[in-house]
Amino acid sequence: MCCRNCNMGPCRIDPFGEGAHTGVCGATAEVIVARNFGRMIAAGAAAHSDHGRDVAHALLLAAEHPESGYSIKNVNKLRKVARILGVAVENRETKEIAIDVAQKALAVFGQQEGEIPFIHLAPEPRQAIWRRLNLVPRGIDREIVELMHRTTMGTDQDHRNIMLQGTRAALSDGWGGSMIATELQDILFGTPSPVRGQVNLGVLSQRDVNIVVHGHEPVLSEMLVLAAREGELVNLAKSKGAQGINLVGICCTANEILLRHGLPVAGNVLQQELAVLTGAVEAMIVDVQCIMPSLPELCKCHHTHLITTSAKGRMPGAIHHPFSEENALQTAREIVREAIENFPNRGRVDIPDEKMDLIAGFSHEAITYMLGGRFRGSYLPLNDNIVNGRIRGVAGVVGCCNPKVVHDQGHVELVKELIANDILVVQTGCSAIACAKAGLMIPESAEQYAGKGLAEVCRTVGMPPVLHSGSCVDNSRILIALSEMVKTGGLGRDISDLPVAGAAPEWMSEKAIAIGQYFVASGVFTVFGVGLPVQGSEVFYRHLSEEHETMLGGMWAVEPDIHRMASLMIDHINKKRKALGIDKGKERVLFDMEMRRELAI
Ligand code: SF4
Ligand code: MSK
Repeated sequence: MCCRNCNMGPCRIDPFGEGAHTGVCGATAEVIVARNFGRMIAAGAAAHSDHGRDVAHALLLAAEHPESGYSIKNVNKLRKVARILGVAVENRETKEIAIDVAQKALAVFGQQEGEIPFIHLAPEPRQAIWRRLNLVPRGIDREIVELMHRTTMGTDQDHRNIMLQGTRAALSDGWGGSMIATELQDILFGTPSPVRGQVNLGVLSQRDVNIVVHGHEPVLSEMLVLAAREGELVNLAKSKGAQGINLVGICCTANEILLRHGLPVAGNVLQQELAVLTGAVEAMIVDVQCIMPSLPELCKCHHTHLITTSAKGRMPGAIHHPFSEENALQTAREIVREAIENFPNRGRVDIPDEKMDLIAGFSHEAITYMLGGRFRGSYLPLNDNIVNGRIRGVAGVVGCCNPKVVHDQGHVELVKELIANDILVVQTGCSAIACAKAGLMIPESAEQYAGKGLAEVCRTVGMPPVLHSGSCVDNSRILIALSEMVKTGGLGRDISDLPVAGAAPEWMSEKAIAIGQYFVASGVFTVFGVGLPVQGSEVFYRHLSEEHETMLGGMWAVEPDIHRMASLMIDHINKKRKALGIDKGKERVLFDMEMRRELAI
């Protein structure tokens, strides 16, 4: 393991052999890995939270300057979020509420004292644990700054104390920055509901102008969607010899436009270079996060214009089109126009004939509706089916792809094994795209891959056994869904009582570490594949696993072998079922549509 937190180093220490056992300053293995781990959490939480801040800014613009192109699509959600943030809604105009919500959300980032508001959506016993351990975030930026401070040379030298702050910063992401991003995006662009789409490189078109959007923030991609549908630009594309405009996505931007518009997904993070290599991409438009620095060189091999848009993410060799939320739609039009003008420069094109259908858009609200029906939306049927054993439990399988393993293999094999064991899987990020490509997100996959009980539930409700819930910031949807399962009743008093588990089989980004820590701190058993850079310190690894379980009810595990990872998750879910006294399934009636209609309203 290595520390380069000061210039007396870098210090490499050898925890297992004859080499140095401490850094030059005396830092032990556990302190070095705790500081490194803490800094990964800080970076990941910062990325998600800065995304949330931009969305809050866009909401303010939508309310104050509709000419920016942004508008409020979901007034119900605006009112719901307003109540959480303590904004008055009665007898007020939508615009007034939206301004207050945006300003309150922006204030949460710089808040210095108190508790961030979305924390209060967690079950009461969970909040009590956080308060007892002094883990409730005071403000998002504050927790990230304090974590960076504590991990400088010569400050916090107790690995447990470092991780208390690491946990507080991670919670400020999951229940703060990421949740603000998700909830405010739903207000601005609509809450996702089940929608059909297609996935894999075969969604690129021979005959259309192909525009690939890649990165994370829908404040850009939503405007590109609007621009690409404008008649004037479509006609311009036709005048250049194309049939139309084909807007597709990569990575989490892909998930955002898929969930809200059903637009095609060209691939996940490891397919961004492959999309360019088809020779069919007129423009790849990027904003922030997960964008390979290799792209400018690669784009030189073809006619593809690589267009950066964020002041936070410039790339030498790319064309920079500054995107400001103030004139968002106008900038989007200019970018689409540039892509169209590039169509005649296309050379040889080679698009793989690979694509797959999927259904995506399972927001927490959509799951409530699917399970409970229009008038009595509820998680009760889900809880009921977990109690009666048709569904053994729920797993969140999320995160990146990593070239240390065969592309997508970790995600697909894990998810197949989980659903075969009657575990309903909820997904986000690149992991969701991996399983969609493998055909796991169509309802028919339940018959082919799911266990008998889960397949029966999927057949009744008409849903796939693997639910696509969105992008990386949308992991906050899973937190809300877990809280809802607790509040619905029958499965314990806290998230840590639920028969659920989480996994990131191919993680690579620092953001995944922040996500892992906030899930663990929320009470979820979470397994990561491809190793975790803390395993050189047995003391610290024991802290993340056994000691975290005692303190928080959730714990980390690391297991690169996918089948052993599945076994760990299934064993954990079985352990929780036993603790709840539901390990021997009892017969319960499955709610079909007719029975739902009979329910009193
Ligand atoms: Fe080495 Fe300590 Fe400096 Fe880290 S902080 S580089 S362990 S001297
Ligand atoms: S994009 S963070 S590679 S999931 Fe959210 Fe994919 Fe991981 Fe980026």
